[in-house]
Amino acid sequence: MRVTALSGGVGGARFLRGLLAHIDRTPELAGSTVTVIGNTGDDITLFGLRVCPDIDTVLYTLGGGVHEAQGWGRSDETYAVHGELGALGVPPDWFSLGDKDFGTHIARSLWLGQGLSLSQVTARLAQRWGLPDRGVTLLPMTDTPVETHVVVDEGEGPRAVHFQEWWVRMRAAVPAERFVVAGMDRATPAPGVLDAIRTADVVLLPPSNPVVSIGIILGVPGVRDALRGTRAPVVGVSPLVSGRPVRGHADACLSAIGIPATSAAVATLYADFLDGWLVDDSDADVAMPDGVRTLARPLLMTDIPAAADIAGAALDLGRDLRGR
Ligand code: FO1
Repeated sequence: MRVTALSGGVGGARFLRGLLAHIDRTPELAGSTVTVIGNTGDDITLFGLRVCPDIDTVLYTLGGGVHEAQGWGRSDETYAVHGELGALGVPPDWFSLGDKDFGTHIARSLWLGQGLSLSQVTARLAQRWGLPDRGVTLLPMTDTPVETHVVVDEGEGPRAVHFQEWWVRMRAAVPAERFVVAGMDRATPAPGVLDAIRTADVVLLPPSNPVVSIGIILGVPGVRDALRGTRAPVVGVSPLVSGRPVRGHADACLSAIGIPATSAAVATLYADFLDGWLVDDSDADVAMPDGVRTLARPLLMTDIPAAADIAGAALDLGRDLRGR
């Protein structure tokens, strides 16, 4: 089976890990491939290096090197370089980069500087983490440099801050007036992105943030049209359980765009291409947009087998819809 999944954040990476576990334990899925279209709106240049958090969390989570409790960054990490940068008074101090993580950012920045595309760089990093051997292709949503910036007003009038400053330093506690993706006006889908959507047997939307992860990927010219046009069923997993994000600040992001923090409201953001929608048992009675097949089941990814069950249910719903 050819699976294509959009992904961002920790929830997306953990879902994908469950998807691979489900494929590994399901004989009739042997040989399946997974193409991940990763959000690059979180990307930031720090200390002269290009950091791609949503790409890196997929690499580390699927590659077995992620800091499990955080869901981002490396396990068994040290912070000697970041500490020395602090001693040298080099900002920012609110975004902690570990020594092994610096290796990723130095290699990526070196290769980008040599003229490789972000896609080519990502393929090299994916090789290091053994993703091709798992049948996984990781594509950035675009090779064009983009960054999500957040317009906030703390009393001195509106100003834009980088998404990471809003998310990490401000903990999304300052209301976002709107999100602006710098560079998106020049962005085109990375090679293989549209093809992966068009030729998939099923397209999955993991429980990633619908505004600053999935929503940003949908903003890449051509992606939404490909999702509308693909013959593959598109099945999403709600990032909310009983109106609350399982982690992160999806509720703050939704309120910024005037969308209620409910599974049904999130589904309306995808209504023009969504075929199936998984909601938690606690949201089973929500009224769903017409034409979307809903399945209620536990959605907490408490461990890898639980994530595998959720991914399996999404694949099964896609198969049932394809048979429709
Ligand atoms: N998230 C934090 O809350 N605090 C951090 O200091 C932090 C550092 C960091 C370094 C590298 C990286 O790839 C991710 C990092 N994140 C950190 C997570 C980052 O904010 C992600 O963009 C979010 O988790 C949303 O995807």
